[in-house]
Amino acid sequence: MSRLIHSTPRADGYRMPGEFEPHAGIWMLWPERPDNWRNKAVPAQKAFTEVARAINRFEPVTMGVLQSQYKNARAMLPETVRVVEISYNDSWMRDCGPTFVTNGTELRVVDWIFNAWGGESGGLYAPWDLDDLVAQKVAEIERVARYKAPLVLEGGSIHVDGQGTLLTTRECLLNPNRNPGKSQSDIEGLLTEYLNVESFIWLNRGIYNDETSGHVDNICCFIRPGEVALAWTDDRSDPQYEISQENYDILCSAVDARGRRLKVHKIPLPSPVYITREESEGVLSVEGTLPRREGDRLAASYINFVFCNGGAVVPTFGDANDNLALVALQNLMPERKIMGVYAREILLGGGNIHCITQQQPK
Ligand code: KQY
Repeated sequence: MSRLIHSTPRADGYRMPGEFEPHAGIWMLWPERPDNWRNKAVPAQKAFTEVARAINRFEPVTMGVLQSQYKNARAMLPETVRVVEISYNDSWMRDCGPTFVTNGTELRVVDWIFNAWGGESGGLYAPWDLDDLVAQKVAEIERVARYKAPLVLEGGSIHVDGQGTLLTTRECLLNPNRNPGKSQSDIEGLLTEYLNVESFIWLNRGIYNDETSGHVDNICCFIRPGEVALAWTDDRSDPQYEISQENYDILCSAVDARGRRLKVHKIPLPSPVYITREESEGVLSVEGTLPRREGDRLAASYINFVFCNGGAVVPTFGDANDNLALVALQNLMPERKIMGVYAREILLGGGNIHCITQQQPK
């Protein structure tokens, strides 16, 4: 059973580690819903399988599946992936899953409030009640104690350096459809208590047209304390240019919790990616769920990768910049093996590899 704790991680000496620190494993959820994943989610299931297989070269993977999908997922996934039944609404473990915190010897989780990226005002589907229970269920399975944080927050909207610095975007965290009535300073106060951070780097906006309201995990991440990777384009006619340039300026003048200036590494974006007619037609149209329209621009970015023990699994798009981005990341992290996985099917669902994974620290 998972004990509910009424204090905060900061009061108890727990902190959220950087994602680049050692993991016990990675959690995922199996895609199924036909109103988000085209062709009854079969192409997405193949892509999730490839992501799980790639991560599993480095560390254990647990896949949460719906009862109706157990046999199918078990048959598609490698034997070494643990498959457990969990109920959920869609498969974005980064966002509805727990944030693990540690005191160096023991793990606990922070269980945020989840409202499907905006609830009744701009949320991406309803209901989301099962997603909102996923963090608690993971805590039960792992027998770790749980803090319930009084804050609507998705895991993809924050990154930490594990040394007291948190990176996020105003576009998401200050969006009135997440925590109306809470100011930037109220939110910083709660993040300080629940993640044990003390310094905040606020970017204004995330990737152009990102349906998450600009999650930071698609545009910028720490690759180690003191260093960040930023999604970049040199194309001044692309609306993304101004966003990336503004973020570059903010990051170059930021100071982290230890008083360091950040090293900012630009990682090229792929050329803009648009939904094709065939892709659009494969998605079941359901009122209340974000439509997938032909010609809509997707928020493709190589930054939406996940760290693994000794590696990183990076989305690729069949783009001329795939190789440039993989080489750039490999040069930045020579201590890791960088693996690309073709991820257009995940992108079509509205996110990417980082959004469908959640690390459990050692
Ligand atoms: O974190 C993400 N990028 C998730 C996006 C959810 C999309 C739901 N259709």
